Amino acid sequence: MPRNNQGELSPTLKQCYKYLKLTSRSFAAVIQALDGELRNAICIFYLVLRALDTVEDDMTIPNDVKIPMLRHFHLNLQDTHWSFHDSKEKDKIVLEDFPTITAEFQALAPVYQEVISDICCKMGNGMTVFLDRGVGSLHEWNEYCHYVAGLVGIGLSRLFSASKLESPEVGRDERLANNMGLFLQKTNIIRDYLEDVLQGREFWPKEVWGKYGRKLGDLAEPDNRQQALHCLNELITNALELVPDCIAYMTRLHNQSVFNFCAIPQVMAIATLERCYNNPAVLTGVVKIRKGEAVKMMMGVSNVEKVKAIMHYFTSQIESRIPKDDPNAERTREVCSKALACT
Ligand code: PS7
Ligand code: MN
Ligand code: MN
Ligand code: MN
Ligand code: MN
Ligand code: MN
Repeated sequence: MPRNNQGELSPTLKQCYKYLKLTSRSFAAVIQALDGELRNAICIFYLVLRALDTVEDDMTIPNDVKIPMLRHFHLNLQDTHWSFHDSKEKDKIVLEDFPTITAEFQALAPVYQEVISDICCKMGNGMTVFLDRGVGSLHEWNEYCHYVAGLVGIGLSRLFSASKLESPEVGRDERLANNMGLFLQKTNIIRDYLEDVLQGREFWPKEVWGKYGRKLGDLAEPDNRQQALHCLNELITNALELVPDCIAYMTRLHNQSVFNFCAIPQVMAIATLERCYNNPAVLTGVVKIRKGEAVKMMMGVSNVEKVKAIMHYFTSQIESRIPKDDPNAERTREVCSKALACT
């Protein structure tokens, strides 16, 4: 860790950890617990992407301003003075004080800088593809989730390998790393249905919701409850297909701090999917897992066998709740069996 001549953490690094705590409920603790060089590298990676996502999410920035900003965002990492003061988003502080993040980015070893900059460039360009239209096909759903989360998984895996805390194989297998990110992102998109629709943002794929309603927002109407639940369940089934690859990825990890960092969000995601399955509350409000439940899971994931046991439990809960009249009941049963077989 870079220290000043009094042997203390530099003020900009301290500030970065304050921003991490301010902007992330779910990642702050696991990032701070990372070993060695990964701690700062991943803290800065998080803040850079949080800043980029704040631009993507800000509906008050017109697209003709937003598109070049997203495309060129990675160049800001080379400009110690760049900042942005016109965001209305809750995490706008990371844009307003971006120079503090840039200062610590530039203090990272060059390999870490290269990974972060490369992912930031690819994500910013990818985000522009879906700015002015919803997600159509399932192929496009996978594509959007690749840009905003699969790339994070790929970048993180390269950082793990670069640190030597994990083997080169972890950073080379982009398919498994991508699917780790997709599992988190699909869960986030499924859970955030109402919040996103109310903000005019549509991330559920039309190929699926089009079978159940005329407009995505219609699924929130009480008259469409049954159709909406069928749609919800179909998307959860799609996300559950990723479980075997997530288990395969986590099986390869050796470092305990990296393992915890990867596994805790994954078990939170499966618990969230279980909570959301066939649950009308997704369409009318916010569905969150109970705090006590979350804490229990975070303590229980010390190795891959325990992660498998938790994933097995939530999958079997979903399997037991498949409605007889669900149009995808058969497919959901099949996907659950595959997940149960590897856990
Ligand atoms: C660098 C830790 C571990 C192989 C800001 C972690 C938003 C779900 O916007 O904040 O509130 O709805 O609830 C995280 C794979 C990315 C994917 C993506 C970067 C796992 C910008 C997380 C976090 C790969 C785009 C946060 C994908 O959810 O979203 C670092 C391995 C950022 C990971 C966004 C979403 C993350 C997300 P919101 P949340
Ligand atoms: Mn976003
Ligand atoms: Mn966001
Ligand atoms: Mn969301
Ligand atoms: Mn969030
Ligand atoms: Mn089993």
